[in-house]
Amino acid sequence: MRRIIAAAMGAGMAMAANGAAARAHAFLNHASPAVGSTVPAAPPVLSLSFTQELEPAFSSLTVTDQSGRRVDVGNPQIAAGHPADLQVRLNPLPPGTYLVSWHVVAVDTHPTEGNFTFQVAGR
Ligand SMILES: [Cu+2]
Repeated sequence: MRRIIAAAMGAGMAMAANGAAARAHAFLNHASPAVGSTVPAAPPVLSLSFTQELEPAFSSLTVTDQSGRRVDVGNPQIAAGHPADLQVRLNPLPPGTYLVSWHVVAVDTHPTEGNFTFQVAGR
């Protein structure tokens, strides 16, 4: 029994030592268009910046309109020279509200996901 407790404490200490890595999960740092923002015109590219470098093969995002239709062109890419940034090109967006959904895997192998909306203003 004592040995089991010691092993559990060892695991706990290993996890505590891993705290720095756990904090380095890839959370969304900022986005363009910004989270919850209203932009006068849609940009040609949506860009997400995360708090940690991403595994490109397991990181993706979609942008959909209010009817749930995809408005990104697909195949999101890690930005050249910015391994924590994920970008996707957008089709021309009419005024409306758009949902960005992302799920990524950081280089520490931890998956995270989230979503937010932005608005393209009417003219
Ligand atoms: Cu992590």
